[in-house]
Amino acid sequence: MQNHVIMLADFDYFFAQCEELRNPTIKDKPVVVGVYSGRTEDSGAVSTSNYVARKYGVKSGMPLFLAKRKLEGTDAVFFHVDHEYYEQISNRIMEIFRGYATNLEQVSVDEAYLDVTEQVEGSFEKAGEYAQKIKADVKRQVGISFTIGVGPNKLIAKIACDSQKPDGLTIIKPEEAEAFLAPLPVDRLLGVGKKTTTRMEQMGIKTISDLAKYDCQRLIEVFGKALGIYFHNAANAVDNEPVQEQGEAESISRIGTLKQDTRDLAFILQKTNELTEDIAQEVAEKGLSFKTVSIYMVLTDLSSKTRSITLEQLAKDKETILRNTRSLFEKFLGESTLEVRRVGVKVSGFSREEPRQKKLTSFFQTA
Ligand code: DCP
Ligand code: CA
Ligand code: CA
Repeated sequence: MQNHVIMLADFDYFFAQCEELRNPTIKDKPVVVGVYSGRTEDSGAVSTSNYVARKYGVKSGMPLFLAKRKLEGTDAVFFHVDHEYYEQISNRIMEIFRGYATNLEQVSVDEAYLDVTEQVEGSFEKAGEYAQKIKADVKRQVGISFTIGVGPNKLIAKIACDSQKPDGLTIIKPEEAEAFLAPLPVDRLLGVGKKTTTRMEQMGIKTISDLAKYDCQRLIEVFGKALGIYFHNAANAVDNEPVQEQGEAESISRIGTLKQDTRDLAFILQKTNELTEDIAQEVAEKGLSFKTVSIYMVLTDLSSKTRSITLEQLAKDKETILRNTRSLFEKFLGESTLEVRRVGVKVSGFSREEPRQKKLTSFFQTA
């Protein structure tokens, strides 16, 4: 039987690298991308930062004021997140990936699995050159660098990818997989969070090797059948999950900038009605029904907000979007005193005949 050759590509310091791409002069400075909550000038959290800023101790999730303090005295540059732009860059790279793989599975805005078994004829030697070629091509066409992990399955590719960043390339051959995993702490496995780590520690399991040797029946007793078997297999480098397309987008949305900042409902709705026209058309073309309607706004202080409403039943018509958008904005304007600068409308929770598996990310997910 032929080996599978699976790659995971993860874009380096992605949001910050996108900002560097459109502002080439900042490349050597600390770059921080933040989600600004809008309460005070510096309230909010770091979304990500480039590696220069990381040297000063800046981390994703850190309060912005703390990042500012760590970067005091440097020529650091701060940006507000711009999901729309990052998603455009991401889509361009994903399109390039598609040309290099039999199957592509995008897992987030900055990560995708590529099944390249056929392209490299099952050879891990060829996979190395092939990965370099993909990296060079994306760098040339889009200007973004990323890290690749290569392995005989998704599990190994992911952990290989995490082991050396940025601009990394780590290749783990099938016969190396178990030894590669063995010394790593169990929380490197997908699905092993804080709680599970603590529980496993109590059972005397610290490394993946400990977990691999642990009695599978006992794992099932503690974690239940599905998880117990998953942990046992994962620790033994066994993962048979295919690389597969996630189906179509999980949401359809449009965003636009208002001609002027305003709190006038009619003025806002004029814009969102235009956006809704587009959305309704796409929904109809794709034959979808949706369960959720959301609005998105960027306020004068550049903070962004979203509000959603879950419908009692699936809908597919424009009127439902218009009606719910209106009531969400009415409610929002009653709660906030700031003027609105940009607005967006989104429908999600799609269904056709069967419910589809949901993807983990959405560009509206702002903190
Ligand atoms: N992100 C975020 N908040 C977090 C973590 C991540 O908003 N707490 C966003 C910004 C990142 C993007 O998701 O650019 C991808 O996340 P990664 O964890 O892959 O981190 P980066 O791409 O920023 O850095 P790395 O080079 O470590 O992959
Ligand atoms: Ca990532
Ligand atoms: Ca990344």
